[in-house]
Amino acid sequence: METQVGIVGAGPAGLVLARLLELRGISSVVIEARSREYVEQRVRAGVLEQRSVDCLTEAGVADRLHAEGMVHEGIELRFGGKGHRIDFTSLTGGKTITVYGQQEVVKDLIAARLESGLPLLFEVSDVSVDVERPLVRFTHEGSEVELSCDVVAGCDGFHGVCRETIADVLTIYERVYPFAWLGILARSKPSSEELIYSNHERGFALHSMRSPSVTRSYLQVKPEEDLDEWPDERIWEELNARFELDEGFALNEGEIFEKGVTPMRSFVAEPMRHKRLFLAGDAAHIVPPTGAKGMNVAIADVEILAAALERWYASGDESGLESYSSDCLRRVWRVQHFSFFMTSMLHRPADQDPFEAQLQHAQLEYVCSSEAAARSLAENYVGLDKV
Ligand code: FAS
Ligand code: PHB
Repeated sequence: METQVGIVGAGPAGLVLARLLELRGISSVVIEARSREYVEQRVRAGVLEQRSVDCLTEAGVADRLHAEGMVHEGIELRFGGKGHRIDFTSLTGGKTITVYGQQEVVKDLIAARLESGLPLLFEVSDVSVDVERPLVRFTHEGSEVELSCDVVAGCDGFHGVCRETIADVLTIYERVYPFAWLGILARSKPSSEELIYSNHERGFALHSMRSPSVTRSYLQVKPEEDLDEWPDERIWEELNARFELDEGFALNEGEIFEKGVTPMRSFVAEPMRHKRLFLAGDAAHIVPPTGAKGMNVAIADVEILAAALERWYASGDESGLESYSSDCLRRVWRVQHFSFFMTSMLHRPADQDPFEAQLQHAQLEYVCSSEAAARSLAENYVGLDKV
């Protein structure tokens, strides 16, 4: 097979890139290891920055997002039995976030890709990348395929093959956290208008949602936590304990139809480009989900890559491709810092000493009493236009 851009991975990064290239008249082939059903039901992110919504809208794949997405103008930070609202719109000149499941974004992008009749190959295997030629080799429906292209976009996530292909030229920055998130999806009415981030002596908790009848909540647990020790009643009991308010508060409960444990790590691989391979999204960097940034920075990466490829194909100008890695890493390190800040401010490590606990409390008090500190959190959460 032959194309201009070979895209490995049909997550948000790969599919948004394919769409942006399509709109710029640049051909691509997207290959994905899993089935369509699997990638469309995989539960992940839930929060879109304003700039991600704008990108998907300009790409013509946001009709359902605008129809079903829940626009939020703030979040609540809860600690010491009290709730404190961070008002995004007043602190950022009107910016908001949209709560819309990542799998819905992926469904919309896949539908648009197939409607355009452009190549999207599911259930490929034995994927390997030659970054010199460049070439992508893989097996699809029993036949070995050699895909020659001008560049390869490695959008195959943290456990993909693309980053491994250039491991010997990479510098890795990593922090693994001594806790994880137990996440659930439940058929229950949201118990608040906006997301609640709670720092409680029993640990962190997050109340989020997917629709007026489906909620998504998370509990801080041990990295090696065993799900079998968490029957539904215990999960609701623990969530209610960590969201307690002096004036009383109880979550709307319902049938839990999905639960899983997510490890927490910060990870950056530099550079994000080597020869004709360009890494984007989780293939190059991971943030702990406390800042709700993973999917958003993946979209930001491919916006930069699409613009750089457009300039290259239009005028032979390689400057955007040459600065791709440093252009992306400016935002990557900004969201790394914000995600680390949110994670440190809101979680209770098992070995936290009293001095650290007091510092954490002072940070929470400051963010909720200083307009300057609240504005800093707000502008990072809704997404910075420029970094
Ligand atoms: P993805 O991992 O989504 O996609 C990579 C694709 O490549 C996958 O479909 C995979 O099957 C495929 N692939 C892998 N190896 C391959 C191979 N060898 N050949 C072909 N295909 C291959 N982010 C937020 O912004 N907000 C949140 O609220 C949020 N919450 C999260 C909650 C959880 C529980 C988790 C795990 C993550 C969360 N994230 C959140 C982060 C998450 O959204 C990721 O950042 C996002 O999926 C990154 O998108 P991609 O880079 O496209 O990687
Ligand atoms: C989610 O809705 O899944 C979600 C929201 C905010 C986060 C992480 C996850 O910080």
